[in-house]
Amino acid sequence: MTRESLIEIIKRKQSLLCVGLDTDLEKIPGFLKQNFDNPVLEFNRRIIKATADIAVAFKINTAFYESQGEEGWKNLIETIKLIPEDILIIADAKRADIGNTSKMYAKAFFEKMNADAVTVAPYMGMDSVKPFLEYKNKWIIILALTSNIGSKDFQYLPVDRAGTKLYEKVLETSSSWGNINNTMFVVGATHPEDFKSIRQIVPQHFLLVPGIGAQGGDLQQVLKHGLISDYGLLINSSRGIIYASNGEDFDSAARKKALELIYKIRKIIKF
Ligand code: NUP
Repeated sequence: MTRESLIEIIKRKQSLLCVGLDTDLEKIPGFLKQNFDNPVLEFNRRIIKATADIAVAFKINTAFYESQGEEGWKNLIETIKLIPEDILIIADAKRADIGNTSKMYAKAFFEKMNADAVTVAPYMGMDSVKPFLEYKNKWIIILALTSNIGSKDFQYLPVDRAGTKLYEKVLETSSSWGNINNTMFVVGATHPEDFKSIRQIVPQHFLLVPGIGAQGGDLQQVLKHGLISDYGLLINSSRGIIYASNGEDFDSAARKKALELIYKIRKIIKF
């Protein structure tokens, strides 16, 4: 998907919403497990159907599927096939390795799985990320400032005498590996105070923002400091949407939660 298409979809749907399909067999409604051979795929099918017209992206965290072995991997591929054309498909896999290995990861996620975007870790440097950038109209989403508590362990450490933080250095350096048409950054909504300085370093890149909902991130501040004229934000919510209800109404409850988030966004942004 191109940046132009992404912006057009955001405008048309009046939404920045990325729905996280972190589907956990333990958490999905019991009636699905009793009535369907493949409850995970049925769960995803209904969540996708209930939210596809208002979601700009679906983010599939691969861990939830890899943990289920062969069947999980198949479900991941089948889930991607269920997602309509006009939605960005993000494989949240957090990969990157030495160049020839990254080439294989890129092939797995972009060719075999047909994801539009894959999350990558920047730690191994340019050659570990470049192979993902060989694909036209595909995206990498580089972990810059993550939403978890452990983000403070390394990401805020100063890397020079001027006090540049590690995550700022990651943004500065890795933004030159690709461009605004193929690179986004993960920035957690739990660090709303950092969005201002982030926008000084990457004024035009899209940011994928997890941490709203279950992790307690600050949506208002994120929008206030992160928004740009091309929008530049994808707001992810996983558990807060997909586990809104444990009953037969789980899909309509998910839609309701998704709309609540969108209405909050629309209060602040004019599309
Ligand atoms: O910094 C990050 N924080 C984060 O939560 C980077 C991520 N990729 N994620 C992912 O976003 C996380 O692995 C999960 O898939 C999703 C957040 O889920 P939830 O807290 O909305 O349920």
